[in-house]
Amino acid sequence: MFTLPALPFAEGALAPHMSAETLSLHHGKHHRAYVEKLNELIAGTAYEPQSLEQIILATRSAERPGDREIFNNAAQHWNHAFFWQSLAPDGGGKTLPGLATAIDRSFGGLDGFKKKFQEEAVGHFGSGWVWLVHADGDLEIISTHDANTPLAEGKTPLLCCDLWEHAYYLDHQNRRAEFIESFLENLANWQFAETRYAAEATLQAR
Ligand code: MN3
Repeated sequence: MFTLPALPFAEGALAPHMSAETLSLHHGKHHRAYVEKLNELIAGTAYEPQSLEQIILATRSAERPGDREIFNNAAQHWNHAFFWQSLAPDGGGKTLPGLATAIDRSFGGLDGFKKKFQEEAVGHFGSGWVWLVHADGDLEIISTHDANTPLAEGKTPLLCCDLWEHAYYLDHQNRRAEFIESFLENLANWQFAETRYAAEATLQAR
């Protein structure tokens, strides 16, 4: 039985960059619906006792009837929980020292990172997600369609932004580029990304 995680900040804490109204709808309605639907779909199945990550990996290739719908709801639950952690009041701006070297190496600096993140997000057709991931020792920017998640591709997400219109329509209408710029300048939780990166580096060094 999965439960909707509480937001790691107050609903109004990201305003004016992301309004309380957006968060109330996005977290309280959209994310909640994925969690409730997932619980309904796995009730009485072999997936019921499994962890969210196990369910995502087991259903990603959608071999069995019903797996696609379970994957979509499980992955959207995971992606949204990750997205809330990717946001912070007074976020954005400069990255932190622990990640700066890797950002420089992979993107030629923070400005290069922001440009590529913006291009990937704006160029992504339709609904989905844009991610900063760690894969094979390098940082990469990728986008995934609909509910798809880098977790299912064996990549370690460090930061993400939701590209579904429900994430930005109330605050930015159809202006996705403006939303992404606001995410990068005011909301991106670099502390979270750096902690994820450091944990991954420790695992690989073992
Ligand atoms: Mn969403």
